[in-house]
Amino acid sequence: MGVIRHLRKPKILTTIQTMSEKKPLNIGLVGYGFMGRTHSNGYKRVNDFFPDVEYRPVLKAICARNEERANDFASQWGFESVETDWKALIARDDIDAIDICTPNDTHASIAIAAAEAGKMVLCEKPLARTTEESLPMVEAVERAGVANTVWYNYRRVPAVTLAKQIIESGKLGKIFHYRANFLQDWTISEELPQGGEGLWRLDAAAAGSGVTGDLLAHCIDTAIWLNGSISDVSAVTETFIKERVHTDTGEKQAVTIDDACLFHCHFANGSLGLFESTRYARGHKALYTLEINGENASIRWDLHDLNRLEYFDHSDESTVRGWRSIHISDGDHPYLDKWWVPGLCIGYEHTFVHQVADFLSSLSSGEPCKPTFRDALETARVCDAVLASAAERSWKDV
Ligand code: SOE
Repeated sequence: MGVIRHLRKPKILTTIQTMSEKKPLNIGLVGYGFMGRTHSNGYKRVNDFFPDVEYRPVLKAICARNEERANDFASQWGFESVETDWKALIARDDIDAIDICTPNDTHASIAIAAAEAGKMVLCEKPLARTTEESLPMVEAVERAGVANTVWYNYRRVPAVTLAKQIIESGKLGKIFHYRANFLQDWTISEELPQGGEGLWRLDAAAAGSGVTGDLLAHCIDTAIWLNGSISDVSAVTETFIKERVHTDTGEKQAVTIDDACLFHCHFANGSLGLFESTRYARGHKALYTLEINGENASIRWDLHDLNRLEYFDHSDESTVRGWRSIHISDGDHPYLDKWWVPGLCIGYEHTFVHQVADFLSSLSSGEPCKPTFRDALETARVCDAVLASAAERSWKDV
């Protein structure tokens, strides 16, 4: 494959739609933070690298309360217009899809209003703060029959997608164990306030929960996708710093998010799961790791080395049997025929380009772009069960 890719002739232009032939999909993005940038980059890059998709995202409007900063964002990223009220954005006839990149407490109202207005809805993870808040969102998009997806982007790291394909091929056999970590260290300082830009993640009113909804939700989404449903959980949470100044009030207020969360669980397929997440693991910035052990083979993956998949196959000849470290960069690997040539890497931002490509393809095929709101509801249920288990110090069914 590698040689073929190096030698491949350029495709004849007539087989690819020109940009003007593609169907425009007018995007209204709400929120210009870190996630607003990752999504915008996805929309901008997708047609360059996925020429087969029939749609062409148009950065029609950016919406945020701070008009000056929204204008700056629009100029930098190439949005055609600015709105300061998401209701006005949703009311516009020239917007096809609303993309929600705001703090978690705003997801439900924006998504429900967008669906009711007949707009497609793309929502940053987690779907909302709780299952209770998430369910009406699922009902709204399903009632309206609008395309929807949640940006659990790590599914679309090529190595993780390959893990899914290997598991589905049956190579692992019966699964015994699934374990995942998501470790960070950015909230260790007591001086860090809660609330406000970026720091809303420390404020339970805005975020819903701490590491459970912010980080473990990623691990849970991937776990359900790779290994099926989680049946019950037993969890421990800790809040290491009990009070922080709130950005809005300037006063010290109780911290009510979970700073760290550990849980173990049963999967419906009979395997055991072990999960850990914290923002207090000094030295770890975004160490998302996962491992799955089956009777015949095992797989492990690490976000800090995202283009590698480690694979152990017990059926290998015993003298050379061992963990293989597979560099996921070949055109045979998921998504990678769209990028460079074998041996050259892609990164974090590409996962968002992949999600846009899959979303646009889903509009052509009519197949949902996973995870849908309903898929993300299952993750919300597990998060709620985890938090309830920790609060009540008991096992909880999902
Ligand atoms: C938190 O630091 C955070 O940015 C999450 O909000 C993202 O979902 C995760 O992918 C990286 O870490």
